[in-house]
Amino acid sequence: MDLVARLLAGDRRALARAITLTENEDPAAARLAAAVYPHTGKARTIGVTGPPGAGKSTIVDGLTHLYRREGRRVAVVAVDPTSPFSGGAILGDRIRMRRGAADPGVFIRSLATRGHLGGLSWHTGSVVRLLDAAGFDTILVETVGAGQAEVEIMRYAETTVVVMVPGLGDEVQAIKAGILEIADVLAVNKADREGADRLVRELEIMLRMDGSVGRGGPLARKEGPAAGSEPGADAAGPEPWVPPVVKTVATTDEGLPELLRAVEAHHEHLRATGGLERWRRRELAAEVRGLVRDLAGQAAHAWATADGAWEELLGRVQRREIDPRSASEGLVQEFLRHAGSGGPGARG
Ligand SMILES: Nc1nc2c(ncn2[C@@H]2O[C@H](COP(=O)(O)OP(=O)(O)OP(=O)(O)O)[C@@H](O)[C@H]2O)c(=O)[nH]1
Ligand SMILES: [Mg+2]
Repeated sequence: MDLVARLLAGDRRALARAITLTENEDPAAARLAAAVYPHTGKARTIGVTGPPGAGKSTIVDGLTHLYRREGRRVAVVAVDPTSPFSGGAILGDRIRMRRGAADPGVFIRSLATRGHLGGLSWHTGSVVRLLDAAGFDTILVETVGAGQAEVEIMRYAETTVVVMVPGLGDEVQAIKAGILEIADVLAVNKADREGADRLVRELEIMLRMDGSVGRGGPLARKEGPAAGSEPGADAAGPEPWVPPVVKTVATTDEGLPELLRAVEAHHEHLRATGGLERWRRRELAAEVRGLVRDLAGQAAHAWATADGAWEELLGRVQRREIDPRSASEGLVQEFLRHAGSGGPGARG
């Protein structure tokens, strides 16, 4: 049986192999992604992000355990966008699980960072699809929160849980990093520590005051503008989702059932308001747009370098004979004319 067939049958070794091929950008990965794509779109994706050491892995471990009790098949992906050179070993530590390591219904994998941000985000999306195709119905993506990187990675999560902890001055940091804007659910972890109640109150006030959160933020991301023209749609649009704040002590599982319920409530809200389909559509549009941009750019570059035009153009830019923008526009136009004259998609 080939790799795809084994993966679709739920073979863990085939799945692990497929993920490695994807991570290494092996030429086979694109074919693999194409072959499994029709079998995807069934899994729930839940992102867990937050500052280093906030307890993300402990929460993921606890949620995994709870989802397993409901009979769900759970995959955990840990992505570390902050350290470009950290490989499996360090990431392995980051997602050390207390439970579930020997459970065939649980699959845990860390993703090494290779290449740029877009690459990492592409890897994450591709790996999520492989897990989905392999029959994991619940996929938890853990990534350490530091800025734009996890926002990109969290694109693949239908529900994003942002983990905060009291006493780190995270309140201010979080706003800066825009991390609250991606939150669908907030967990105030390490609630056994001083200051948890205060942090909960602060977050709740911020969530209700800041129009960008729960409206322009997650709502715009996941639901978009009210679809008034759709048959049966409420003219006022769906009720905005206000991210709930849940107190947790992940080390003792305290608050984790409530956290799970909040995650499920968000999913139900997305489903009931049609937000899920709109969000998926928008994410796919962004993905396809990005790929078209990359592929077209690569093709144009390859074409221009082949006959020396690239070097010549750069020389003119460097001598200030032409500005970068005009040079790029000219190159793209020439490339399009060239493609149009002989390409398979040529139009009269
Ligand atoms: N007191 C207390 N400690 C906790 C709690 N949750 C996690 N910890 C501890 O905090 C430390 C970090 O927990 P992790 O789950 O590894 O945190 P993380 O956010 O995944 O860390 P990174 O992936 O390295 O960013 C561990 O020693 C945990 O045992 C909690 O609710 N209370
Ligand atoms: Mg971790």
